[in-house]
Amino acid sequence: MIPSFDDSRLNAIRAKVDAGERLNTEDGLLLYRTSDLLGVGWLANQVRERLHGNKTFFNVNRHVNPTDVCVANCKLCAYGKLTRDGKAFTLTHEQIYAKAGEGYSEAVTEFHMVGGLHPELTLDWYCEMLRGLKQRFPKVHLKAFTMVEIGYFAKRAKLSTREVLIRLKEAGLDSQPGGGAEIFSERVRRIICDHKLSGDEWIETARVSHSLGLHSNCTMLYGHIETEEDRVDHLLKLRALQDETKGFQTFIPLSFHPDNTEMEHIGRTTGFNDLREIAVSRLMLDNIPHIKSYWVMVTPQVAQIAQRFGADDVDGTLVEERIYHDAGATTSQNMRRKDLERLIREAGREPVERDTLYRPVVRNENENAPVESAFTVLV
Ligand code: V47
Repeated sequence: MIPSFDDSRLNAIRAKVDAGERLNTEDGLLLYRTSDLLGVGWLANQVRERLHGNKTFFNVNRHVNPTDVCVANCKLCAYGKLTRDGKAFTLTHEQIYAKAGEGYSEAVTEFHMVGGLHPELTLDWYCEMLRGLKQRFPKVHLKAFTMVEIGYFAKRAKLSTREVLIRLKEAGLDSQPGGGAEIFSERVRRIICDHKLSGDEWIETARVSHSLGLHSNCTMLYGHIETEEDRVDHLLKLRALQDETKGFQTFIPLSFHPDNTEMEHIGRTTGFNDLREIAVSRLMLDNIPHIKSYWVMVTPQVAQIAQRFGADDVDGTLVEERIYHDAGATTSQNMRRKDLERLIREAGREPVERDTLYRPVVRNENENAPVESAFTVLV
């Protein structure tokens, strides 16, 4: 069925999408500027169904944050704290293992681990943490450290990012999450995250990571002071790197949460724009396999509708989430596996549990059997 678009300019984009032709900057700007959201969503859904049919992916994961101490002091962030504020935390290795195991059962397939830029923790400390986790949870995939953390470890250890990544990989690092990319525009970065890696350095670190055989995700922070041009430019830079490395698995558009940040005066993003971001990224990022609508961030309701606007993933069970809750998220911090499945099914999609590398997870009854842990209650 070919729709009659409210905005007839979308016909030219439909012709390109049908022909599998790459979209350019002007196309991206039109997709951002038209008010025909249903038209943009319809186009993105064509691409999404071509790639994944009716499947929507989710995983059974647990977030573990070793510390929230961070010297970057980004205006956009409510999570990072300075030690001197007296509100920060840093877990010991034993506390990290205990937290990772809190509620641990065979059900968990991934630990998602990010912290801050801690001025005292050493690269050896992080390597030991990874080794300790692998020893205790050998089957769990360790997806850890943003490109920004890697850059900081390298600076502190006076090593190249390659050497840092090699050591972390040897210690048990399996892949990397997509955070810290924010928006690549240097003009905007100077305002929202002055002391972070530059956009070019983020890209270069991802290039090195992929060259070592690590997969990673990628993100874009939207809904603050960036322009539509900045967003298109960011997507095109990710697409160019993906042409080169093929190392990105999933793109996650991150909606800015202003509470408790220095940019509190900026309102929250709206459902309309959250859905548009999903759809535009699906259309522009023709070489990145998956688009995730992160339920804890946009709400389960929007993540569900997003499955008809280009997304094919909702993220996972999480268990505990801090970054968005420190910045005012009102969603729950965790979701049971059966509730994720229901959310997906009610969007008319087929839920597929995946591991971090998108291999289907097949469960036997034993794995779902209750053991004495809080986590099993969740899954
Ligand atoms: O790196 C920080 C961003 C990221 C705020 O790879 C903020 O599977 C909005 O990257 N408002 C962490 N965003 C989250 C992240 C992520 C989440 C889920 C899955 C994956 C994945 C990655 O959140 C940070 C930063 O870019 N962030 N503060 C804020 N106030």
